[in-house]
Amino acid sequence: MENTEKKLGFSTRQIHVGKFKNSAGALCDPIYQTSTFAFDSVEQGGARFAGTEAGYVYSRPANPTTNSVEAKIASLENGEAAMATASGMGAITATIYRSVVAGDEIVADETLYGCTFAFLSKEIVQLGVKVTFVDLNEPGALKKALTEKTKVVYFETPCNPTLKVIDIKAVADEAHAFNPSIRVVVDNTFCSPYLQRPLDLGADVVVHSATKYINGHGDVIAGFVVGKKEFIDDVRAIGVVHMNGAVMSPFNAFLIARGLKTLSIRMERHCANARKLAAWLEAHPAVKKVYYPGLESFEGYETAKKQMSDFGGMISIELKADKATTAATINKLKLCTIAVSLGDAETLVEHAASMTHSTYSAEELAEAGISEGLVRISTGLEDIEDIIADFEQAFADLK
Ligand code: LCS
Repeated sequence: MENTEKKLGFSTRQIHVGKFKNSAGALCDPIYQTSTFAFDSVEQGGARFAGTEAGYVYSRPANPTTNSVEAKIASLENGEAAMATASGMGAITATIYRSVVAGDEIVADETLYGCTFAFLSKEIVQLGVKVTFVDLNEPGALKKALTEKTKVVYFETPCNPTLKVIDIKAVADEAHAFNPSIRVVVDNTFCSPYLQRPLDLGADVVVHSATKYINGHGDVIAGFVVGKKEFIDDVRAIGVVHMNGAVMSPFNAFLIARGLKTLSIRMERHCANARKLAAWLEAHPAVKKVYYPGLESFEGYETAKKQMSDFGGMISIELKADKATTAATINKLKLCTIAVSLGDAETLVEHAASMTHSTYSAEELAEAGISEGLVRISTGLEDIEDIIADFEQAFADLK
């Protein structure tokens, strides 16, 4: 499978890559629910630690069930290797810990998932790293922010929660033209590798919250880092094993392998549902603005069309109503669930300023273009008529 995998289609690879032989011939890779692995001798244990003999040692560095999903994600992202982590934040922190030391600088887009923003704006800076936040879509902003000390350019696209679309190739080209060793890191959570592959567009590293579309069933917290083998080996051996310890459990790897089998067909349905819901929302008189990369009226439409194979399942809206009325309206939803997270079978609705992005101050929210009333919708896999009917009844009293 390893040698021929590139020739197979995406849906075939999401099912077959990484599978390993097991003694019982089980169709699904078994869960190696073990913390440690037996050695035949002291000498063998020593050789495995020294890396002179291949084989498992302990499940923090590696585990067969986890390695299997790493191989899948590396293949789906067209990367050389991947490291599975306990969460998206585990993937992001391990990546940053292995990319900067005190005195280095990071340039990051200002619109990020709230905890990523908190890590970059409040935590990593305490270790002597300077982080400059810019709007990467503003002409000249990246150029102005880059310095000889810049080691990382970091962004999401589409961004959480405004769906701002950033041109991956343009940013990677500009950063690398300034200094080829700058690590361009893209959080591909909102797309999954089915819709967008940043490494093909010039990014060096992809990070994921696999909690979302990659797993897809709302029952796991997980993450991945994908990139060149040399970097992933370093993220594994030091970023995860020595620094944050955020390793994925074998059971979660099993659930992800199960979720991945349907990634492509789930994404197609998420996209189809979101396209219809976005069009309905845009036509509704109570809706002030719809943020969806697939709407021609949306600023990021042309870039999204260029770098994504479809427009995703995430939509944000602003109503022509004050904060209290917006909250009261969302509270009326019956089928859709008020919850953070995204990419699940269930349609999830949340208020960014008070939930996922409550790590931003009011000024920072304004700077990042996250309006106080922004409501984010993760369009689920239900029948679209039922999703729309739920919004219709919730919006019934709005003028
Ligand atoms: N990156 C993005 C773009 C995210 O949306 C999230 C979580 C993370 C990284 C972190 O991943 P985790 O550690 O949770 O696996 N986003 C969330 C959200 O929008 N609602 O709840 C969590």
